[in-house]
Amino acid sequence: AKRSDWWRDAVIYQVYPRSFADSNGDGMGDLEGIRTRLPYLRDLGVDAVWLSPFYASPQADAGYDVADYRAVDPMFGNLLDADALIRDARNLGLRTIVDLVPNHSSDQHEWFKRAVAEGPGSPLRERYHFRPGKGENGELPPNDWESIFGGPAWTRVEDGEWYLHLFAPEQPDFNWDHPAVGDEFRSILRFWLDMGVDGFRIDVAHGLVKADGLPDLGSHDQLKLLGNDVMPFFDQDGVHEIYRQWRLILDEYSGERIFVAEAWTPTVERTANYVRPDELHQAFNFQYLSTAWDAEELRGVIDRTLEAMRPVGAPATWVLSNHDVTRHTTRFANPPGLGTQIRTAGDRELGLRRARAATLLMLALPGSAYIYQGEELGLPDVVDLADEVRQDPAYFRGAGQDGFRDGCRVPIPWAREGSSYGFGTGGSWLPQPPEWAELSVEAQTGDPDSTLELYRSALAVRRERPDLGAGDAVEWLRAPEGVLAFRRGQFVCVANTSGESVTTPAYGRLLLASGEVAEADGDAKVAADTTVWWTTA
Ligand code: TEU
Repeated sequence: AKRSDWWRDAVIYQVYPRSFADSNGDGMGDLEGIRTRLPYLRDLGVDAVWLSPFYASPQADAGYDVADYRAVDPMFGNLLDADALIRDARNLGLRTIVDLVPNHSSDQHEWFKRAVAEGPGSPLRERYHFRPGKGENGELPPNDWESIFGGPAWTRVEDGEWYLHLFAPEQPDFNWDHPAVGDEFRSILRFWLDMGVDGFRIDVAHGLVKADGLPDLGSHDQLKLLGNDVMPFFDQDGVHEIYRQWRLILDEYSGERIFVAEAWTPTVERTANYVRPDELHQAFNFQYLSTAWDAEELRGVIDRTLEAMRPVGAPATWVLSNHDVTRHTTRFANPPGLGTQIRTAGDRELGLRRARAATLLMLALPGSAYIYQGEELGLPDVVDLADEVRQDPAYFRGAGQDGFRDGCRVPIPWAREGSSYGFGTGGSWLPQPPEWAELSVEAQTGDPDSTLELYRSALAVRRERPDLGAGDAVEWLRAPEGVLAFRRGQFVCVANTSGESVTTPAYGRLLLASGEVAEADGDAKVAADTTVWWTTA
């Protein structure tokens, strides 16, 4: 991972700071907790760590509401802790990517507080989207946009003006047409680059620029993140100009530092626009994340992704889980078609089998892969959290189908024993189910059948064989229905997504399998929902 284009095939591990490790016993994870667990991540075999926001924040949206972009929230530590974390990571050979939230600030950000205080007509209001309302007394919102978390995307302040927030009311959207906003974010980028970070994950990268005049949605479909036409608040062409400017700043710094876009666009082709050579380096592949465990559909999205990325020269990326969606162990435990948010635990054993198989498939594809903390333990979503402990604003604002994000944010079990299974000494902000004792890092370490050891082995193979993540193509092999088979140089991957065992050729020396595989007379019987890796070398 010393190469300058390290990011082209990097495996990047997402740490959700409040739920990773708690060093001070307050039930909330923190930077010092993460620092002390870095050796675990090095041993797991990932290349980089992406940290979800740890900045000063009232936590109305778990830190995605930033009040001060240059400060660490006291709940997570301070700037010295951030410095120590970045430095220790580097010494262990791990890169650090931080989250940047440029679409909106917290309503407790100094700019917003002053804008509200100064009243209508204040130039400070132009850094956000303030508007008079409609109707006789301005009692109706300025347009018909809806918040992603439910309800109108506008909130009225005391003097009668309304402000725009695509997410919670505590997250007012910046007006990126105002030069001060761009200046401020270019300065924030430099602040963290000077701190030594290796890159940024850009939150809502598709949202910064809104269509001129903030036109009504009108006949556009209801707000959906994928598979829709272009919304007046998402994926506007103007957003690319911002990233071209950011890229110039990044390239002033030594070493190869990167941007990864969180851009929910309707198609992989539109996602590819964000990773043109003079813009960002990577973009999450949400089409892949949203695909069911089905050979035909997977093959379709893999082909479309590789085709879309080839002309722009950016690596494909693959992701199965993050802090916004139901963990894939639980998604795959349920019938397809339920989307990324699911309400039932489903058939857990089936879900885990498929999750393990999906991991080996993902790690065999060319490009970069993202792992969300806890998936290496096979953690399921916690689907029965009580309302009293939930904190996700989407849940409380009635985002319906999309409002179930606490279940994938439950703190990591590190040990079999203890009040929070080794997460910390003072409990955990969301309760962990008792079955998590046996899913803990301690319980799985050294058990060759465990999901943790499967991840360790797979990542070790990937490190030994750099050709695994390299290139931009897969060579499909003939395979029975429900099965994906492809060759990449001296490497063959077979993923059986069907509910039955299948017979395929034994393609070489068996490297790794997510489930049972029996070889005889040059053939291999691959169990249902199982992925196998072979090498012909
Ligand atoms: O998410 C952006 C987004 O559009 C969705 O992932 C959305 O949050 C989810 O589907 C709603 O249920 C980013 C962050 O990843 C998310 O955690 C934040 O809440 C959001 O931006 C606002 O900052």
